Amino acid sequence: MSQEELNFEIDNKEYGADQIQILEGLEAVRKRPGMYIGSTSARGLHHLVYEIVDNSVDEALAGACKNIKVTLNKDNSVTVEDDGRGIPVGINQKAGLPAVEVVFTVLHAGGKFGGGGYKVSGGLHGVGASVVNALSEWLEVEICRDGKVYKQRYERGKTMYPLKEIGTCEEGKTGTKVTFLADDTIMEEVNYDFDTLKTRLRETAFLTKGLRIILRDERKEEPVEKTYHYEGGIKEFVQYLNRSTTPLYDDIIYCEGESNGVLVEIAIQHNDSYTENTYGFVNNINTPEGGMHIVGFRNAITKTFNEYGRKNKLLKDSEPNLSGEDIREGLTAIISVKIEEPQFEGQTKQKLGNSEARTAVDSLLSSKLELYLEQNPAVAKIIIEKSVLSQRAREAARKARELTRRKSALEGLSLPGKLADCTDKDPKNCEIYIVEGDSAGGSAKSARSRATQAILPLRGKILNVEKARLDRIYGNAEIKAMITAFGTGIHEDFDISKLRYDKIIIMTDADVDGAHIATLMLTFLYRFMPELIRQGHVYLAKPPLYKLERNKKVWYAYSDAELDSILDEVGRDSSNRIQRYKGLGEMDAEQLWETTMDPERRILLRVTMDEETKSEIDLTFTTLMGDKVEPRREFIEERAKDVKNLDI
Ligand code: 0RA
Repeated sequence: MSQEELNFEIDNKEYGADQIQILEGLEAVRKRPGMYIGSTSARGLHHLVYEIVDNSVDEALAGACKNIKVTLNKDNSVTVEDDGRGIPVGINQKAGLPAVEVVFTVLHAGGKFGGGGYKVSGGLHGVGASVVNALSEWLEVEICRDGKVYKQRYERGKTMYPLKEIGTCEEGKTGTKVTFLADDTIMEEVNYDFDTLKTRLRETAFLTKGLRIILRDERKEEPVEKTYHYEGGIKEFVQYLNRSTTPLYDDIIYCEGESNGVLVEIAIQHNDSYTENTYGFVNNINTPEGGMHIVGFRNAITKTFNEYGRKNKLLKDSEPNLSGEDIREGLTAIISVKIEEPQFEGQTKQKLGNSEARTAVDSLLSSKLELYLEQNPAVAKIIIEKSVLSQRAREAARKARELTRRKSALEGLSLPGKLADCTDKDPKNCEIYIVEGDSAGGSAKSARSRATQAILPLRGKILNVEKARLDRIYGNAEIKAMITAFGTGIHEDFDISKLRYDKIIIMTDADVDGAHIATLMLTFLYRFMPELIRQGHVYLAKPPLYKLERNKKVWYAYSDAELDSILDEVGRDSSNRIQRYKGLGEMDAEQLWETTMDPERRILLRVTMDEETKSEIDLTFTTLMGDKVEPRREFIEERAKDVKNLDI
């Protein structure tokens, strides 16, 4: 390679026009960082790490790198090391600079050397090493090639000295090591989140079979290190995603191939749940908005299963075709394509537009799947039978929905019999308590403030919507009662302007059963009316755990710690009478009002959700309460954590 002829002389010349252009380019990155990395928030900060790692992943995709190590250093700098061929150090003729210097100082130069191959750095912000360099207080690169070690340092994108040889390295050893300190005058906060990096690097390791990625955190006294290495690649990814479910069959159906210049890799397996988990990747970049590769995938699945079902009489002539949704019920799938010039479309530029990806995925998967089903009739039967059940449930649900729709159009939907509605008709003033159990419901009804508080008692545990098909869900009396009381409708009928209450308050016992019931209700709301949570209308009521009576005075404690501190204050002697509440039912109406329902004194936890974490449901709770704030804050924070960790 001609770039390889080392020639450092040129670096000693004065800056020419090319170099001035370089500086202007990087200056533009520093002026408008958002244009290059999306944002300067935590998200943008982590993006800097991915940019550098992705360059090493490209080297792995070219078959030249087996290990990547990412280290979070004590000074908040990050080191990314690989055992690839090392970035070339020879002079690049066009720029008149060593190739490595071009990579780090010329905008959009990333990936243009060495020629060909599928670059990871082709995605949304695939802008490469120069952008990271521009946004770093300093960056150092060390390259091991031809038995020598080369080094160069940049500060805020500016080259500090010509590339220099700093020593020798072991015979045959090659690689690249980049260390950078993100510039805290540009990034909002330079503080990396280990879990965020962990999730993304694990994903990258799944997508690049055989590659070992090590993540090491040296910022604390005790360093933490994780290794991700999957010989099975996306097959192991599917296994990982299905880890908390029961797969319907043992195999992970897998295909890999090339068609029309598109590399395709697909792994699928059904589990016993009712939700679909399909993740698409283009050049290792997640495409949450889908695109042509997903269209091709769906097409192949729908067509192949219907054809197989007809041919083998698993679908009767009198039965309609299975819909794609029915076949994909409980399906976990990874569709990974690599393409040289990906076109991203849509509002957020995350949707793959290349139609050759559709045909490549469709044709490869169709022929592989057809063959697999012929050879594994038992698996084919399991999937088709499950799809037929899904189809029937969907049809029953549609009829039930039609019926309620017609009913509401004709006669106005009547409110559930068990609901004690409030008298105020302005939703802004109104709240509804969903109460566990009839007896607590009774107390709540007499305790409430009639004008603004409605009570809906529910009997026992409500249906777990994660474990039931639509027809059962729509047929469930407790769920129907909630839907009609709220007034908004669900799914495609959902209309938040019809919400009848500003606050939906879930009130359950302060024990494990109560927490479980609250969780089931939140699951229902999350799946069917997520907008209610997103817009902050959903709350958890917080009943007390203890009542303390002493010399005719009464205190309520919401935690053991709070009880302790009250006892410390009033004195620990025989005039104390302490009652531990086992459930809401033990409180009379007045006590329930004072402790849990009076807007002036009660504690409410507002339920919110984290939009960033897509593959894991994450409900978090923020607090909202009456006057007595201080003594309880600590406990509430503790409790909120507990609630968050419940297995939803
Ligand atoms: C261009 C060409 C060659 C390797 C690389 C780039 C390369 C880039 C990075 C970025 C991080 N780690 C890297 N490792 C390698 C191949 C040069 C040759 O043929 O030896």
